[in-house]
Amino acid sequence: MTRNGRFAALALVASVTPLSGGVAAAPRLHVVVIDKMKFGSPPANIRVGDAILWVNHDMFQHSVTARDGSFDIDLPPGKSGKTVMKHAGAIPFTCKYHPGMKGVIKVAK
Ligand SMILES: [Cu+2]
Repeated sequence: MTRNGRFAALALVASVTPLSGGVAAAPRLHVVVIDKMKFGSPPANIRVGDAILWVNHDMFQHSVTARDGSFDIDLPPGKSGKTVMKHAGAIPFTCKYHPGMKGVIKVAK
């Protein structure tokens, strides 16, 4: 095996081990865009500990407010903000300035 081949094999093992070994995966960052008074669809693969970056593309102030109180951030026009998903389950959320804006994030353990 060449020197480069050995390094490639080691890299492959390192990237596969967390999946097969039951070690918790590192938290990930998901992005949800708010545009034209609507929340984009949250991704389907969110887990506890993951963060969501909410990006407000509108020229209005919005908020991302969990109905269970687990997060509540304000997003001025053109700004973004991050929330961390702290527990599993289906978490309904809304914008407190525009009650017609709503969605549900499904968080897996
Ligand atoms: Cu709003």
